[in-house]
Amino acid sequence: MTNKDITKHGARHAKLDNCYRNPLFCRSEANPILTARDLPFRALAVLNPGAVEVDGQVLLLLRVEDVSGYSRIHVARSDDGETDWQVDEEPLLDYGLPDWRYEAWGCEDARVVRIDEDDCWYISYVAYSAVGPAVGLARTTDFKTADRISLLGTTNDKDGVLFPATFDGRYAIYHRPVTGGRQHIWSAYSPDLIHWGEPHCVLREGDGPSWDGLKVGAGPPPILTDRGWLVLYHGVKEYGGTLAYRVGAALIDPDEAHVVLARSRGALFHPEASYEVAGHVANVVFPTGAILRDGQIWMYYGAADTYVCLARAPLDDLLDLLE
Ligand code: BMA
Repeated sequence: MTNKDITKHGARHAKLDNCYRNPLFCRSEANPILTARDLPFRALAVLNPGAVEVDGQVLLLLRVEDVSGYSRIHVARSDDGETDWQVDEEPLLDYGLPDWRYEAWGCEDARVVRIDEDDCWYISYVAYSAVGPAVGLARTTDFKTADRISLLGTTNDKDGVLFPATFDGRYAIYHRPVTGGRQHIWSAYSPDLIHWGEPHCVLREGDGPSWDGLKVGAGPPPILTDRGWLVLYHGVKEYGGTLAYRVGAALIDPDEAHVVLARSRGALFHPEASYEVAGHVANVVFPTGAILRDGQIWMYYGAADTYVCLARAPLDDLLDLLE
């Protein structure tokens, strides 16, 4: 290869820089949109944010790993959803409260939904303690304080994601219990967010070598489209002892949260940017928030368990891949 070839090669990479292997999602030029240095206090990392639009602002529910390595949920606000984030110093969900012994080791990976008929937002998060991770549920009306509701069930469970709607008066949730050594996405329904039942195994791990062959977990709350609920999820593959987290999508029946209409054949978003392939955990893109703006899905994700990032994809193109 001559120097000229190398320059040409470099230029091609520069051109690809914002649209990697699959040009569906385009990364924000402002990525990482939040790092620990942007916080008004010391922390080790900021990652895996829930996202919701409130009064024209975008609110992120950040997982902030504190200097001792434990996580809390803090609220960040931005007018354009991309820059100039104002981060609350006080956490919305703090670990170690005397009445909540199942989260003595941290509150992680919050997802947030608005349920209009209840006039509030519900937060699902990983309640982490010495007995393992469980799915915690909380409610807020102002994003200043939150009231715990319950745990969804026992450990070992993660990636609890509520639907932003009810189904015949029942709440619906996806979660990822470890069952018989397998890690599939299950659904459950509840009349009151406390008593859960009607389990269905909705999205299974892929076959051995596939991109999601080790485990899957729901990502952001589902988004209702005219073709059904769009669900983004993460899938994990093991390569010689290290893991790669990627993103896939599925389409769910608008009236039945446990019925899958379509699923992406491969991963749609891969860890490839420098801030995704290096950090506390390499090769991780982990979406936990999504909003729909001007026909685009704005996907908020944790990168390398270290940063908060944003990538966008046209909704119609995403749905076309699922037909
Ligand atoms: C998952 C969760 C996430 C994390 C991801 C990648 O199991 O613990 O919080 O981002 O692994 O390390």
